[in-house]
Amino acid sequence: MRVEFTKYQGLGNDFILIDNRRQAQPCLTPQQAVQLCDRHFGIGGDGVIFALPAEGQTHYTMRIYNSDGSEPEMCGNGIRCLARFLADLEGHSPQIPLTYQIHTLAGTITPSLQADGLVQVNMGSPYLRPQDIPTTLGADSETVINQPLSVGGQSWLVTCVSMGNPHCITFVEDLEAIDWQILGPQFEHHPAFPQRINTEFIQVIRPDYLKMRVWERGAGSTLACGTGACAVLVAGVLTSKSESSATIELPGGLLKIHWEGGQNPVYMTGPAEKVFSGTLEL
Ligand code: ZDP
Repeated sequence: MRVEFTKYQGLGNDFILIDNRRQAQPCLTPQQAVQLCDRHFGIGGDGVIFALPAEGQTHYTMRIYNSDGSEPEMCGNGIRCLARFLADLEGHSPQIPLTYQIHTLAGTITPSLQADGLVQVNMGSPYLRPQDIPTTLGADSETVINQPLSVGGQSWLVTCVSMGNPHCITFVEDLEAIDWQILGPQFEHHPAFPQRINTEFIQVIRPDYLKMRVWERGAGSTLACGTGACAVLVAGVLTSKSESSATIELPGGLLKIHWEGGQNPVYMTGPAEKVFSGTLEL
């Protein structure tokens, strides 16, 4: 079987994009995705993303496999890359603004290609109830804000937010002092998170500028995480550490996030760029 692919990246969070518009099911298995994501034995990527036919009132469907073969509900950097991929496939000029409605396992998400080359995404509203994260923390409450959680022999105050996929956010004084590569997997597999968790450590530089390190569920240490940056801004607003608009600094660059609170959607703006394309013989 021959499969065409194109690599895209958003802030160094990199994905293998597959044109799967003629078939309802992904043309690769999760095991094949694991092999292709391998940076030594494969193409290299944090995940494989499939552009699938529309469902309901949308233009297309997105599905994604993490580099460990698990399937997340949503992917923020990935959906910016998908929008750019679809515009390239359809032959649109990059200067003309263009909006797609994309069906995902986290509902309809709306990325817009802007004339300045960045992609703004209406990410939908965050879920805050413990059962929607899901987490066993905050059992009888409506939210999980600054709740104690014991990881690696220390107690952390964590805030949990779902952007369709689950995130656990911890604000720290000094990111350099945090062994997040060691702690990340311990958060990811903590029994408080039955679907595992994406973990973000945050240092507030200013209320409108937050510095983030992420350990992703199923992908480990990545240079950026779009849903994570959105969850961080929401956690920052809920804990009064952040303004409603902030720049999030990730190892791979900057994302701008905006949220007016409550049921309002979260908006994320950032880059998405093509790297190269090729053909697989499987
Ligand atoms: O939830 C998960 O299992 C994540 N690993 C999915 C990928 C999230 C991503 N980094 C993002 O940008 O939102 C792609």
